[in-house]
Amino acid sequence: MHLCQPFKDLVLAMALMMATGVDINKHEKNMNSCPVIQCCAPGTNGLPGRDGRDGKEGPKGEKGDQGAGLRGLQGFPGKAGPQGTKGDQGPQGEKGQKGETFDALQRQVTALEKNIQTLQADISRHQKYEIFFSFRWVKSVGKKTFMLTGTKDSFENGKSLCTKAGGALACPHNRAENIALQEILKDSEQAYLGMSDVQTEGKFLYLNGGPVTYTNWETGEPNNNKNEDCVAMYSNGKWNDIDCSNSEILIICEF
Ligand code: FUC
Ligand code: CA
Repeated sequence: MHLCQPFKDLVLAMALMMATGVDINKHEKNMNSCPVIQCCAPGTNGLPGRDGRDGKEGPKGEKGDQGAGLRGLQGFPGKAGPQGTKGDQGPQGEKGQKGETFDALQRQVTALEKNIQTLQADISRHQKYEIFFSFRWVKSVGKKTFMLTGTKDSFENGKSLCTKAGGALACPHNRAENIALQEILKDSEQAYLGMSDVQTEGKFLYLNGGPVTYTNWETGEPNNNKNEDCVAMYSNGKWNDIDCSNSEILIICEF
């Protein structure tokens, strides 16, 4: 059977309504009163179709207000950034005070250099004469050194000799020095000491004018026999006052 398209649609719609339980009696009445040929004319609107598919996603909404959540903990510091470029040269500084500190230091250095020179000279001098310290005629005690000249002479000549040599006539100022000087003397030898009472009898003074503070007189001395104003040491270390013109007395110097 050949049916026109509107009719086919109608049959299909009725089938659908029957399947979905829609009452079609009303429509049947209309159908009964509708000649077949007329049904090819535009029909009445059908029932609404099913819901369409979801539309496209809408445009992005505007940014909302900041939320009121609690602030999170601060993160760890980031890595150090790269080194910056060198800055411009700064302005010239104020002129400093005229090298006072430097001058003071230089003076100190100069003084120290002088001290070192003196010390080096002392050391060389001692090294130079070191061999003599092993000899009998040289004795060191404390800072003093006694040295036998090998000559016998008067008190005045002995003084001159020692002074010329850069020293003085031997003169022990304590027991240790007295022993050291005695060690130079052999038996029966005598040595002049650097003192006298030529100014005031009985009052012995050192050559620098100071009063004698240490003595080691032999028993019965000084007896000032025939005006003895000078002093000599016996080989036993004891002292005796003698005539200053006696030229048979050893000359020992001290340095
Ligand atoms: C006389 C003095 C000496 C010493 C002696 C014991 O010979 O001339 O100096 O005192 O005595
Ligand atoms: Ca005497």
